[in-house]
Amino acid sequence: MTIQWHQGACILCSINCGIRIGTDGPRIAKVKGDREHPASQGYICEKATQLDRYQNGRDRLSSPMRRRPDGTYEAVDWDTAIAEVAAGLAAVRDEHGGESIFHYGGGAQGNHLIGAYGRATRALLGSRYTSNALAQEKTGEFWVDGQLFGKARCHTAPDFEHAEVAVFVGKNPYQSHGFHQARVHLRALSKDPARTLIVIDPRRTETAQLADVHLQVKPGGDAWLLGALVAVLLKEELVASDFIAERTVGFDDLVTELGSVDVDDWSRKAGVDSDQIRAAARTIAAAASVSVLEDLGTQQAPHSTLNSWLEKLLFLLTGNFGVRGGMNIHSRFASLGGGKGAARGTTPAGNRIVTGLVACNDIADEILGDHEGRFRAMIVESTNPVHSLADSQRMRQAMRALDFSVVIDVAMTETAREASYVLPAASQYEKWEMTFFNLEFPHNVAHLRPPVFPVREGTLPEAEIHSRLFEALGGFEGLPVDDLRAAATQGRDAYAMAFMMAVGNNPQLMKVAPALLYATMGDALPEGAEATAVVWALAQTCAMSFPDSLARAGFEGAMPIMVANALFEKMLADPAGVVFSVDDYDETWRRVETPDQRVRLVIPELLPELRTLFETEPSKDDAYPFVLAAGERRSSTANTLYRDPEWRRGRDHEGALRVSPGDAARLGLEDGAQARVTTKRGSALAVVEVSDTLRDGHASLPNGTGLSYAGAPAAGVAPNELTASEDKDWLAGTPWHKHVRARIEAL
Ligand SMILES: Nc1nc2c(c(=O)[nH]1)N[C@H]1C(S)=C(S)[C@@H](COP(=O)(O)OP(=O)(O)OC[C@H]3O[C@@H](n4cnc5c(=O)[nH]c(N)nc54)[C@H](O)[C@@H]3O)O[C@H]1N2
Ligand SMILES: Nc1nc2c(c(=O)[nH]1)N[C@H]1C(S)=C(S)[C@@H](COP(=O)(O)OP(=O)(O)OC[C@H]3O[C@@H](n4cnc5c(=O)[nH]c(N)nc54)[C@H](O)[C@@H]3O)O[C@H]1N2
Ligand code: SF4
Ligand SMILES: [Mo]
Repeated sequence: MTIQWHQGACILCSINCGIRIGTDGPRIAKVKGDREHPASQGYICEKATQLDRYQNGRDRLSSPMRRRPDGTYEAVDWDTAIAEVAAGLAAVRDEHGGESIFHYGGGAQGNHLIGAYGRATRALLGSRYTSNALAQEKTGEFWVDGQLFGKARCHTAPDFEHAEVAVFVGKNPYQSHGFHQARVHLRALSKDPARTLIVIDPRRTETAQLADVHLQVKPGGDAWLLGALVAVLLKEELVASDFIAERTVGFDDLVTELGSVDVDDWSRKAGVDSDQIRAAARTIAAAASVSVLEDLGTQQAPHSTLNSWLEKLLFLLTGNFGVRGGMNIHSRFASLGGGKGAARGTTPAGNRIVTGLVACNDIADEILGDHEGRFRAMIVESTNPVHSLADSQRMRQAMRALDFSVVIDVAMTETAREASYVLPAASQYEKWEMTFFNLEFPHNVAHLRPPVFPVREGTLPEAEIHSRLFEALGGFEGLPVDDLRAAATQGRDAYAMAFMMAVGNNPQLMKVAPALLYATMGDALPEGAEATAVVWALAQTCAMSFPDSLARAGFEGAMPIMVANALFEKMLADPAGVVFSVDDYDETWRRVETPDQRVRLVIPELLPELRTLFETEPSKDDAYPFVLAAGERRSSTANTLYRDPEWRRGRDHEGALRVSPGDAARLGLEDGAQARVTTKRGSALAVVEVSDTLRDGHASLPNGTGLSYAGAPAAGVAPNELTASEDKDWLAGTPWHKHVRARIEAL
């Protein structure tokens, strides 16, 4: 075996650790951490070692597929597929308008160039409604950021490397990461007696087991717990008074709303000892620095948007904003939201759109409703909504109700099997790729990765797929293609000037810029790197948005174009990743976008919900006595990037249902036994794992299981066969995947 080593990134979670990829012919034979990656510095977790299951998965596609009337698929050649997909989309546009073409996806955990290239195709078609998985997790938090800091893009980064106190709310970073070198920093926090690790989670997770303080909240009880923590800060006057006076508005109103909270009563409702809550609040208040990270445990549970607000009050009231070890607003290489062309306001069915993204739980209604402007066609890119959105049955029904649909994926997925056409993409190791998960502070990293393998026969990189669709739709007519191609032969500076001139003459060109860049920039790029054209353009925007940050990172020049070209050059040349922006802590304040640059402590729209907490308790349902967390991150889960169930070890192999010893005894369940889980929406069989990490009444199933593989029956439970789309946050529309009412019975 002769191993050849390449540099790249792991594509299994948003952290995208730098890796060394050892190839043996067409196989990924070895994976090691890459010490040269500026953020991961050689760190990887156990999941990355199996990347060959992605690269050479048996469900990988090698030809475009067309659905036959009987629901089976036939392979068609690319010319036929492109012509028919373009015609199918154009027909829907001509009959119902481009706005009836809905777009979902745009990149998974490791690949975001598809979303950038897809923008031109969508703009050409007049498609404006879009969404992706962020609208089933982060949109509530983004909305809260917008209320507190002025704009939803004022997203904060934690600094667990330096924080004296680290707080995790519904987040298990030991398994799910969410920041670089998670296990290293968790262990350091855990070991150091001068630092405190606080975990708010109903399960004694791997992270909670390292914690100094585990607030083992009742599932769905976070609003009362976080409210009680805030109330202790207010009542005991543990707040940073100078910070509040100088940097914020609304403090007195906040005291009016939360000053009267009965901490004992709210602790009881949250299921946590009130002394423990008081002590935790005092620890947070006394610390030199505090970082807080919330994730799916609250974002996919009742009161999720409200919880995001209360969670942020913990670091704001204690002045842990714009400081080392605290929370800071980071720069970004590109935006993760819906983008400039995305619809704002409400959907055709009247649902709220947050950060340009249609709420995931509303999608089936937007298709199946009988309202004016309902979605008639769908473009799905690098995502598997039939599996990953709430209520899979309804999503399948919605996909079938469409006039036309196309899925672009590397594998024949659950969603692909409902589509009119499936277009096979080259894998993330067969093309230039990068992600826009550039969410770090004070050093922010961009990692442009060159291909490791040639493009698999029969597949195409998305830049090429979209370019062909764009051409088939007549998009290049009237565009200054020849002029720009000529400019590209003169180098990148000349190309940049020519491009700016062209856009100056016709601002409409910006909407289709990705297609135009890809078609014309070739001579200004290294051989075979045409798909990086859009990265070059994004570097331009980045240089204009964050000139000081880029200068501190060493990218300087008389004009933004030169700064961007220098950055892009470095990205092309360095397959280990590049620090593109370096910040000082004051930068956070310059990024606050309220008119007076003060933080708003109160969110008026959430006050009615906040006030209900005084009279209510976490809900109960005697018909469904369990709260099921449907979709827990475990050592052997990685969304649906590995479809082959063989990679899962031990009980995880079957995607076990975890229940507490007390519940197991009551139900007569033994470890390894079969149980039936029933919700109002569906029912499934699962293997039981008795685990003393759970509270009584709480059960959990992993995410990413229940996929069919290479024709074999699905292994494990597909969590969204059990969830219902109406169970969602009233404001952001985000799902309650972690809070599914269930019945469990021995079989
Ligand atoms: N191993 C692995 N890592 C991953 C992924 C993966 O598939 N596998 N996926 C990636 C993705 S896309 C994401 S979004 C992240 C998600 O990362 P996390 O949010 O950390 O993942 P989860 O395990 O879904 O949920 C976190 C915790 O919420 C807790 N929880 C459940 N109910 C409640 C509740 O009512 N209150 C509170 N406070 N906590 C509750 C659960 O016990 C769990 O420990 O992980 C990323 N990393
Ligand atoms: N019940 C429940 N549901 C959940 C969750 C939960 O906790 N519980 N978690 C939610 C969360 S946080 C998330 S992020 C979503 C994730 O769910 P999805 O948004 O569906 O994302 P993935 O599972 O990562 O699927 C990525 C898809 O991209 C394809 N792919 C991989 N590489 C490429 C490529 O280079 N090009 C193309 N075109 N395709 C490629 C893969 O084959 C796969 O089909 O699931 C959500 N759903
Ligand atoms: S799955 Fe593990 S190795 Fe891969 S990016 Fe995430 S933390 Fe890194
Ligand atoms: Mo996610």
